[in-house]
Amino acid sequence: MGLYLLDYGAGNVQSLANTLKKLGHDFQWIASPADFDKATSLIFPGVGAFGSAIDGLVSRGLYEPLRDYIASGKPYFGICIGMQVLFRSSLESPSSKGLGIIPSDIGVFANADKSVPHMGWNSVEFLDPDEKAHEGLDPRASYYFVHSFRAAYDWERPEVGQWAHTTTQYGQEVFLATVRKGNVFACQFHPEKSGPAGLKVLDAWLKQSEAERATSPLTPRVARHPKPKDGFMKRIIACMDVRSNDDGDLVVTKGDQYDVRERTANSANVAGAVRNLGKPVSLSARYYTEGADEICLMNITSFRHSPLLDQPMLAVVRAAAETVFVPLTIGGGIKDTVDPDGTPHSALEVAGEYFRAGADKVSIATEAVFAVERMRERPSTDGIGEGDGTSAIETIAHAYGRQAVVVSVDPRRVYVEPDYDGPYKGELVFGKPDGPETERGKAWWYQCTVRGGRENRPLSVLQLVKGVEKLGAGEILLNSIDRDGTGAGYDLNLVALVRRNVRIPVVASSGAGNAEHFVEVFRKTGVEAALAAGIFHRNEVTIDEVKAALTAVGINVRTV
Ligand code: 1PR
Repeated sequence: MGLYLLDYGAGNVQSLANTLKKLGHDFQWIASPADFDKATSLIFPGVGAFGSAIDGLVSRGLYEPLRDYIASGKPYFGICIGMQVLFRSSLESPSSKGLGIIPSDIGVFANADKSVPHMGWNSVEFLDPDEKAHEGLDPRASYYFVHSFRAAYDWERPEVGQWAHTTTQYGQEVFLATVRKGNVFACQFHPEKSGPAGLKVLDAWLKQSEAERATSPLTPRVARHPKPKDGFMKRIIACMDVRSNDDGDLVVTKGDQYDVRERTANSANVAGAVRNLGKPVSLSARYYTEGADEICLMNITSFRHSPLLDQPMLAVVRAAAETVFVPLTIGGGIKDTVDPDGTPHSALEVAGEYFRAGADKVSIATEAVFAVERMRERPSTDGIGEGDGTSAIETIAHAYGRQAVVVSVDPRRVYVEPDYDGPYKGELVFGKPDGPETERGKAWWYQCTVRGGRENRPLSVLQLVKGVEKLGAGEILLNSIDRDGTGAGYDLNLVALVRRNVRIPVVASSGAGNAEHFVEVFRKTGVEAALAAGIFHRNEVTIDEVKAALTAVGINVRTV
């Protein structure tokens, strides 16, 4: 008897498990159809894709038992896909049949006026003025959403409207953020990743479900037309580059243009010690408390061996995930690998290991460059190339949803004479002379690199980002080798160039030196998120100061 969690086998459910542990609630996993009879309340933390969720339920013999459970009147809390499966169908997987409890269908966001997925923090609008019906939600708080498909708010259809509990606006679209009727409550956002505000929603539901929910189902209400408002926020991300120091301890380090060793006083050629800026788990916890909207951990030497063999790094991810209740991205070494004993592992397996350890997204750098080089060899009408379904991006996006796949880009400027007539002519930037003195008066293009900038590749940044978008990446994390660790500000030319050329969200990275740089990058490029490392690690600027500077000029950010 008690609380059960439903895992259909393809999503990342560790985050929710960590959250329940933190809130002090015991739970068990649904292992067989018989467990539905034992459950007195059920949470379905659907992460991934509609089709794989339905297929997973069917193949485990859980589809009908889940419908019966909901029909029995016992409490059900659906999260993201766990909300969408309540509908009849989804455009994401038209051949998959939803549970059909809500008589409507899931559509897709238009991306003409905004980036898709809708990835980030947004507010909710209540349809019922009665505070008791708020389910722990707060109209002043924001919640973390990550989805490309949504239930449009169809207020003219009462059979759908009676399910509507709160709505959210993204661009010009108003969609259902939460639904509620009788024993069913479900949200499109991820409460387990929505910081203290999200934890409050889960806790309120769990306490209610134990005490009163089973005996007194809530009554349906008639929904009204919402007042549309767009509460979408810019994200501030703290990033930690993690590697072993010379004593074998995993530390957060920080490169200066990707060189993470101290420069020695006597000779520029003798490598000093790996810079040590702290421990990854305690720094993650600090950034969560200080209001980071997202946290990244980059395993920066993972290209040397398989991350599957890197148990200390996986232990770091597990421990960080237990203290961080905002999205956690893990990068480094996501590619097909072969163990020293000859055992092969696919990139999907490596990513799966990170997800099971508690990552919400994985970030792919080197392998993404090689995948685009391969796709460009296959002819296509758009000139971008064609995937063959085998790349890390394609396989991971298929299993976990594109929102779980970030591509981290490590471009470097290549300066050329302004009359350059080579293959990257169409991408030349004639920007403000903000590079080295020796390159004044020149134009430049951005070249892709692999293995943390150690090797240049014959691929431009635009070829890369358009390629990975087509392969199914959900977000671009855009570094700049020229700006990394310099504190000179983001490379606005680079960020604006990429932002203009893809429709998925873009995170600006490298070069932040003060709060004003964040204001500048959001104002001048329209990018969705900005990341920094050095200034946060060295306590030169706090996340609070960055957010205060953004709020002061009217840029919407989450406050904790
Ligand atoms: O190639 O898929 O194994 O992924 C490796 C990942 O590790 C890539 O995302 C790559 O960017 C990163 N990486 C590899 N080597 C280094 C290094 O520092 N030697 N980190 C490295 C460099 C830059 C950012 C940094 C920003 C902001 N990445 O991580 O956080 O530049 O810094 P700032 O605010 O201090 O300027 P794969």
